Amino acid sequence: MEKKFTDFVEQSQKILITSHISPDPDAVCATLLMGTTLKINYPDKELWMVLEERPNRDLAFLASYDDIMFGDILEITKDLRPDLFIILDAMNFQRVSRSDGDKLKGLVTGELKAKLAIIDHHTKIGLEQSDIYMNNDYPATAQEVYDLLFKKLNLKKPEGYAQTALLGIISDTMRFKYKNPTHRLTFEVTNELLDAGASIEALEYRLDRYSKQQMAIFSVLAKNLTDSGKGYTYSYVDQSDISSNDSEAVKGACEIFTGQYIRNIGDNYWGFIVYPEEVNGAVSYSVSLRSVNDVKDVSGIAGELGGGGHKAAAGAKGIIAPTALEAVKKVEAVIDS
Ligand SMILES: [Mn+2]
Repeated sequence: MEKKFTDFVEQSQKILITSHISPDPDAVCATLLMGTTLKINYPDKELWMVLEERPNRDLAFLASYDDIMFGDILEITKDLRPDLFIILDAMNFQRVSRSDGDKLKGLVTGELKAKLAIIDHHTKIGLEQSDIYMNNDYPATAQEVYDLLFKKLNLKKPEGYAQTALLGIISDTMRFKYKNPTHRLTFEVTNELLDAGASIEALEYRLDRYSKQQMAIFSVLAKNLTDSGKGYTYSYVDQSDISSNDSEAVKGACEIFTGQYIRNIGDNYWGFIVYPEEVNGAVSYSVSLRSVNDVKDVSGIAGELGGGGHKAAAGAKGIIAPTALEAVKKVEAVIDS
């Protein structure tokens, strides 16, 4: 597979690298790691890092962050006409574009006949047919990319790679909290990154900042916490709880609340939260599910709702409901079935 990847890169003149919508640090870091590494190792190639949406955290301190193009990926792909299309931290076109996934797929695989490489670490749900699919079940795509580029292909390392790779790994593992069958490899890579000067403490101080808006969302989520009586906890933010300019804060606060609290309440070891998110000008609800490892596989529930993720952390978007509580009922209907 590594050989095939190298062949594709060498045979291509125009390479486009992308990742999923509402990109988390791992999506951004994997994109940067791949983009900056290929750039210095294959200086003759035309290469672009393109994300349709901006991350909801400020990652502008990462090396070469300014080289990422943010915008309509369908239009950008039409203009650039890549012959190699690399999707990272996602496994299909629907995850890459908010509303143009099908058109993008038609463009890339049909009209352009580009080669498609997918490098991901999520549970396989809705995998796109591709020329290359790599997934070693590492805890972060940044580690998948690091392993491919530096351990398998021995490519030259770009400036800032250690900080970038380390951020992807510590954010997706919650600083090594989750069970990880490949922990020896993860710590081996982490040792290399720390030796190269990256700092977990510096990265976390940089990222763990909260706005007053986010703190207000925490209070809504705390107030609405409900014990289902069936072994899980849920909470929600209703559209009426927020003002229009809050969406970034809502998303960020909900991410933190699900990560830190929803599976840790009372005697319950899993749960979910529902919150409003604007998709193409219309508000729908998103759900984010978490479980303490092995208690519950929540990826199936998310899958039923049109999303995906991991056993212990998954989510779905676009639940149409008049209120957050109605959206909660839809999620519960899937859980009950
Ligand atoms: Mn990831």
